[in-house]
Amino acid sequence: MSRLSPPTGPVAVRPTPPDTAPAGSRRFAIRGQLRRPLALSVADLRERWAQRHADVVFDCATNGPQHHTFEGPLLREVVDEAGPAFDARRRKDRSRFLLAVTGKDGHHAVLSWAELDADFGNSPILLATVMDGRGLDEVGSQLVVPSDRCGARYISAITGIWVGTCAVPEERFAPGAP
Ligand SMILES: Nc1nc2c(c(=O)[nH]1)N[C@H]1C(S)=C(S)[C@@H](COP(=O)(O)O)O[C@H]1N2
Ligand SMILES: [Mo]
Repeated sequence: MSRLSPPTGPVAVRPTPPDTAPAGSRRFAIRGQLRRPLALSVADLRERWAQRHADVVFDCATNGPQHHTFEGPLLREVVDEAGPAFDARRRKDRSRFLLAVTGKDGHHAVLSWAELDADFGNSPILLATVMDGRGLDEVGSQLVVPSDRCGARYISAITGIWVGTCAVPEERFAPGAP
């Protein structure tokens, strides 16, 4: 006799389908506090937005300096299309937003919206479609952060981007407190 009790009530037991999509058409999600979340392939990034070029050198703690060229759209223009849930006319509202970018191996890093925003850092951060002349359709898009000195945020094989604000623990304002 099984020691597991039988399921009570209706249980939808559906095996998770294996990821059968051909590697080149695999999509990553742009999700979070957005009006129009997106699911995009590298081909979508290439076809739907203007492509920029970046010639970069970044330093890696383990491998030393690396030089690469990239093509791809501005992260700002792609995320703009997803409609971040801020009041676009208010800089202070925009300045509360973060982006968390995750790679296939789980490596992830955060950016602030203000880094990309033309009224703040105006950094030309890209979602690469091409690296060193080779399409990234099979591997997945790579984050390109030309303003970074080191490579840690050049996240490869992107599987998701989350956009939103984080809840900051409330400050208790106590006059006279140290
Ligand atoms: N998905 C993913 N992207 C990543 C990393 C990683 O561990 N996972 N390492 C970063 C680091 S530390 C560097 S220096 C650059 C270049 O790393 P590579 O030489 O392993 O390509 O990729 C970055 N992108
Ligand atoms: Mo690195």
